[in-house]
Amino acid sequence: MARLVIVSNRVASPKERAAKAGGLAVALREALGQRGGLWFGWSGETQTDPPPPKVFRSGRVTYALQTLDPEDQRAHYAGYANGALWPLCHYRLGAISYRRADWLGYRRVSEHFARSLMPLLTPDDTVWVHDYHFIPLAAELRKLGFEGRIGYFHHIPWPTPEVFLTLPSHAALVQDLSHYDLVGLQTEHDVRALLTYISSEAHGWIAPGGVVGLRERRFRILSFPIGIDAAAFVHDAKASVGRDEERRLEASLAGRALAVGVDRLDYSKGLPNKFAAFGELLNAYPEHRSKVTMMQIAPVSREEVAEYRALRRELEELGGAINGEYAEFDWVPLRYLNKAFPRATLAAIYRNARLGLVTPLRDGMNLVAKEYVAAQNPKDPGVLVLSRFAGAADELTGALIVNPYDIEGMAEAFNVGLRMPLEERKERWRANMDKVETNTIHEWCENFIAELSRPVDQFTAGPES
Ligand code: ADQ
Repeated sequence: MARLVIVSNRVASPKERAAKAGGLAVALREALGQRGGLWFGWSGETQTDPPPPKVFRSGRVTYALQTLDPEDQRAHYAGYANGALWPLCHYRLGAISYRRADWLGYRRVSEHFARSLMPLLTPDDTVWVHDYHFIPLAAELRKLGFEGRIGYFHHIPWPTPEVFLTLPSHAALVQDLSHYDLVGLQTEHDVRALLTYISSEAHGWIAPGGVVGLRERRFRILSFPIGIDAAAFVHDAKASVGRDEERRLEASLAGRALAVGVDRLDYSKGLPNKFAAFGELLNAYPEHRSKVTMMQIAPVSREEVAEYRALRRELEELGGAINGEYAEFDWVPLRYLNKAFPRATLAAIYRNARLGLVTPLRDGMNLVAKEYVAAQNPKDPGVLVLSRFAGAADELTGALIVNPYDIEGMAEAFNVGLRMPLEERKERWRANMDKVETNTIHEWCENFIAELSRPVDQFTAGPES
């Protein structure tokens, strides 16, 4: 078995506990542990003239952490990756700030990463790059002579060609993708979007098996919908029953229904729309006043980007307005918390929530939707309200699917969910849980690595006629 090398911006340190590191980090660490491997990423530090990476070992995994030049790191992370690519891939054209200097800084970081990773590689290694921070990495490794297999997984949506074309560097970015052997996207919709761009704008060709030809390169583009560690969530949710935290939560609700949202504080997550829809529920269906409490957990994120600071202010105003208008002396409609919780606490909150509100404007997959399903009590499950624009909506067809731009429609769905009879809740939950249990994070990891190990020539000789 080839040694696995994972590259990601953030590396979960060996001591970070599962509850803190998150499902993806834990699954990657497991995959590395099983076959032995290297995890390469940013150290979280900046320094002019950065030294070679800090390399250390823990069990079967070697970690290599690279420090970056401060200006490169800014241009790369807050500049191009989160100032241009993130809004682009989430269809937020108005939020894009594109600067050539950032694009150059973004590329320099991949170049720098490639130069410091190359001496740590052996020719038989399989390299798996994660996310939009490092799209040019394969091209840079190829320039340095690495001929082994390289895969890329894009955790966020791939935009349709009309949207993608607004990015000045679109052609170079897709050219960069062609240096991978396998490009993984979350959904079939994302795959279609990228293939359409390649055939209609980049003069590439497409053949069965996800094979793509672009200039002299041949590679594959396939969808790999990411999952969660379902068993761990089921376990944590069950274990929470009767514990101190759960009792405190129950007591605080005083018999009221709970509607929960858990999202990073990010404009792609549709938080203002969700707040507005909750306000509309209380306005249009007054019977729910004093009967339902919404809890929105939203740890702040990327505060170095102006859009995120503005969103935080907007939510404070909206949340305050809802509470000001509807609160009673013994009931606060909206609990808004800007902090992170351990997985066990989240699982307890999910399990006690009659509604799970996952209403992003765009989302690659959305793991919270799957976590909410896994944490439910099968005998009395809650209802998932899910945006059609989350990748998870393809699989979780038992959810109440909503359009987050339709505030009244969402309020209506919240009302339907709160009134849904037990039998229907069970049926819908079962359909969702079947998907969550069969397509877990472990299967996702295995599938990607298995496809990456298959040579592209095995599939076809050339374009579809
Ligand atoms: P994110 O945009 O971060 O991920 P998501 O898939 O929902 O979105 O994952 C967030 C994770 O963070 C979840 O596991 C959740 O439990 C955790 N989390 C959120 N708030 C928390 C809190 N307050 N305390 C503790 N944990 C919290 C990106 C893409 C998604 C894609 C994932 C994985 O944007 O579309 O699903 O990568 O590919």
